Amino acid sequence: MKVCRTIEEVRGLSRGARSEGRRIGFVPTMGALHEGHLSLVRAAKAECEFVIVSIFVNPTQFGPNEDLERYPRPFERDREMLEREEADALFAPDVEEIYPPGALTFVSVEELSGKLDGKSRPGHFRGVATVVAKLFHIVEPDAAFFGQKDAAQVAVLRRMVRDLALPVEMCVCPIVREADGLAMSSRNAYLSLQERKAALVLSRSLAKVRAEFEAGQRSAARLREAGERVVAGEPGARLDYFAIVDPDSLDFVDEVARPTLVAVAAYVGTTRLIDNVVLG
Ligand code: PAJ
Repeated sequence: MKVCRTIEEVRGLSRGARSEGRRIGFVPTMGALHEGHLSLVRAAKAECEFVIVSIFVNPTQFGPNEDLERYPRPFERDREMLEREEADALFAPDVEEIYPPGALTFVSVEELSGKLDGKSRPGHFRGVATVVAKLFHIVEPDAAFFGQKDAAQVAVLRRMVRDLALPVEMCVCPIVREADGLAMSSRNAYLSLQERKAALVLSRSLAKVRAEFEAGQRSAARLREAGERVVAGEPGARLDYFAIVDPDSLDFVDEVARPTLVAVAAYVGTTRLIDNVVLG
């Protein structure tokens, strides 16, 4: 696996592989890799002949009081994991390579970026859209692989790809969970043993909503109440949002009549966790 630090290097590799007729798959990450990330790499390997993974802790998607400084960066471990998965290239640029001093250009997906996590984290999706657009231009992939874990991110990026006519196929992969149901996340590393237990309330609340739905409940208000009640029962968690929305527009729905996204975000201690399920 080739490790690239510069735009020129990774673009050269990508163009070289394309000129040999290979399909380029791309998996953007912020590192601190876990099985969720690796599932994307495996999906990319299954569909593409040349797989590029990026590790870049993107400063523009962190708010001023968020965890940019303490975000885990176990680079050597990540590199070994990707080597084992037989990724073809790892792109791990410095901040200055992606954001040259004086960079003034951003990509903003209006409205959608202010919903769900974008409402709780102002500016977050502007940072995500900007870096992903930029990475797409650098890597020039045929297909890019994202996790359903970040459902609002998927909605924002799908819209960006459509609106800007970017020639990239968006592939979205299922949420990978720990054996007890906790959605895998690099941020789970922040949790103490006690918090780790409290964090299970997210997947539990979604399971409750799914059970109510399967028992015939279709009212979004009722389903949301059921989910919120589960979160309220866990003193170790503080709800940020519990939302039942259209997966593309992220608008609230009244009834679950078509595929509908049920998304939850909660603070466990100081760690903000998210999870979701699609009903219908
Ligand atoms: P990061 O949080 O590192 O996640 C990278 C990719 O892995 C995302 O597409 C995310 O949805 C996916 N992922 C994370 N946990 C997952 C899980 N448990 N199951 C399945 N997929 C999972 O998302 C980002 O980085 C950044 O915003 C990025 C897109 C790289 C832009 O900076």
